[in-house]
Formats: sequence, C-alpha cells, structure tokens
Amino acid sequence: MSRLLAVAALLLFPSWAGAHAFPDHSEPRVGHTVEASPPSVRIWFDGQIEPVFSKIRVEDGDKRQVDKGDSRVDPADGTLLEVGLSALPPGRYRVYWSVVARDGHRTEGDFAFRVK
Ligand SMILES: [Cu+2]
Repeated sequence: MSRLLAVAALLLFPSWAGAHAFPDHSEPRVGHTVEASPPSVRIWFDGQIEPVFSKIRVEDGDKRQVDKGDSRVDPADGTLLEVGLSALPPGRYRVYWSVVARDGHRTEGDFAFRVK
C-alpha cells in the first residue's frame, strides 16, 4: 500500500524523485516466516538516511511494542537501520519504519513477518 502511494506521489510530483530513501531489502524479509525469533529487524535503504529522524517500531498482533526501542543507523553503513527485539513467541508481527533521507524528505511504510 505504502509503496503504491509512493509510486503515485512520484507520478504526480516528479521533482520528488531525487534522493528519497526507500527500503531495498530487510531481515526478516517482507512477508516471510522465520523459524526462530530474530535478534533484530534490519532494513537496508537505497540511500543514506539521517540517524536522528529515522526509526523502526515492531508490534505484535495485539499492537504491543516488541522492539527494544533502540533504533539506530549502523555507524559503518549509513543505509542500514536496525532495532533490537525481545524474544518473540510464534505469531505475526508488523514492522513500521520511518526515515528521513539526506535531502530532508521523509518516507515511511510497514510490512509484516511471522515467527514460526
Ligand atoms: Cu526526496
């Protein structure tokens, strides 16, 4: 959904197409089921992001926060945003991300993953 909106925004406002940051890939992968509770959620973006304004929040099926609230941009890789997770029981989880690219534009979105 968010991706479709972003595409629509680019069609309507081509000047936005500069250096917005969008996710390239993530761990866990979007929509995938993992065998065991992952230690963290990591999202790689297609450009550098601003550490102060970029964060990830992870919620369980009851909307309870299950991340450790320690979102950070990897000091060695300015395109990687990650957050630690507490031990997750089997279930469905949703990742909400919000980042600001170097051009000052904010992008945000969400995706689900499942723990087996
Ligand atoms: Cu931009």
